[in-house]
Amino acid sequence: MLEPLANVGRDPATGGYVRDAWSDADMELREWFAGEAARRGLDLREDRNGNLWAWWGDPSRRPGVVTGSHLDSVRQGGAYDGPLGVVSAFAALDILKSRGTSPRTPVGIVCFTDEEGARFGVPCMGSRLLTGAIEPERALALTDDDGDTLAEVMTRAGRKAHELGRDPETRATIGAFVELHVEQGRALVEYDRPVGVASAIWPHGRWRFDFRGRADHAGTTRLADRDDPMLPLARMVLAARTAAERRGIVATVGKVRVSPGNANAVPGLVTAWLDARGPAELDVRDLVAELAGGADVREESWTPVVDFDPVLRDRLARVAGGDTPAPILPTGAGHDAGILAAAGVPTGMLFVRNPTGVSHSPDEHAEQADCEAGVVALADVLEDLCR
Ligand code: HGY
Ligand code: MN
Ligand code: MN
Repeated sequence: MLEPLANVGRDPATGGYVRDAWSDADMELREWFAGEAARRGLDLREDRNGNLWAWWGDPSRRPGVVTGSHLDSVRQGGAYDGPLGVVSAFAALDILKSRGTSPRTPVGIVCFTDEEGARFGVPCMGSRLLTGAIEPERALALTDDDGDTLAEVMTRAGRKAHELGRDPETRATIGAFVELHVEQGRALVEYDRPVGVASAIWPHGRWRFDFRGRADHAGTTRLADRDDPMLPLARMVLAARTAAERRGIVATVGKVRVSPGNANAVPGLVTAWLDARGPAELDVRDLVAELAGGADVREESWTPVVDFDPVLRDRLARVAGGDTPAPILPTGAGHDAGILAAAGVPTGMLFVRNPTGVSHSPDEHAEQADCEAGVVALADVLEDLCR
């Protein structure tokens, strides 16, 4: 089932995936989702925020058990982060049907839009809009690297951008949500188990740093006369690593924009994005404050710590684990499941073993047998929750 997606948004030079929200690749992925839903006779809906829902049963009668994930990717991402959860949702539903399960509870499959925030900078956009975790006005005004706003991009994609916003009707259809996701780490390798259950998501955020200097000639401007913004950037990157090590958290600068970007000129402006995460919110905030001194810094997104419902967590571990409960793991990766949990939806996550732990990279991988174990675990969990 992953095969038909293998070439959608794939960069042949690297094998990486570029599946920005509302891009051609995203539209192709939406078509794929609709086809999978139609093939199974599921009721397909797109909500006002662009999230896709495929229902087995009618959730307006009673809230359903929902599973799913996202199909968009980071730039040059891997094949599993997101798609594994959506494909596994359809495959698990097939298993339920093959078992002759006719759930009294509706079962929904969701594909959240723009989980990575690769284009507009705010992750989990679809679930944040659905739950009211971001104001539609702010979302609509976000711009991509070309300066196009989310409003313009969604309008061009044929959506009614002015309808974006909290969606209590759709929220009411979700009785419980379980997201299956490739593990972004190696804990399951250590446990030697194919499937794990999430306990928590670290608090994490993204901050935009603007360093302004004075553009000048690279050859004729004396060093003493320069106001080169590349230097405070370099200091910030090194300070971020030192401060993160000292605090036992993680900090990353993975995106830098230098303007105007001439090889033979001192830049006028350097913009960089800091991603910081850690078990304790205060450590993350203190690190950013330490780095912010004097620079023009804007918080672009913040996700508080998520502790998944412990009763549901333990139930998932028991059902997904088979003979012995599945390992329970925290994660430093954000997910739509975290946004729903924060909005009060009973939520849990299943992780599928990733032999190298590598993610957000073309090298991301999961073994076929582990993916299948994940699908069976998800089917068992859905069947249990539908009782
Ligand atoms: O950035 C994250 O943690 C997630 O992959 N969106
Ligand atoms: Mn991701
Ligand atoms: Mn993901």
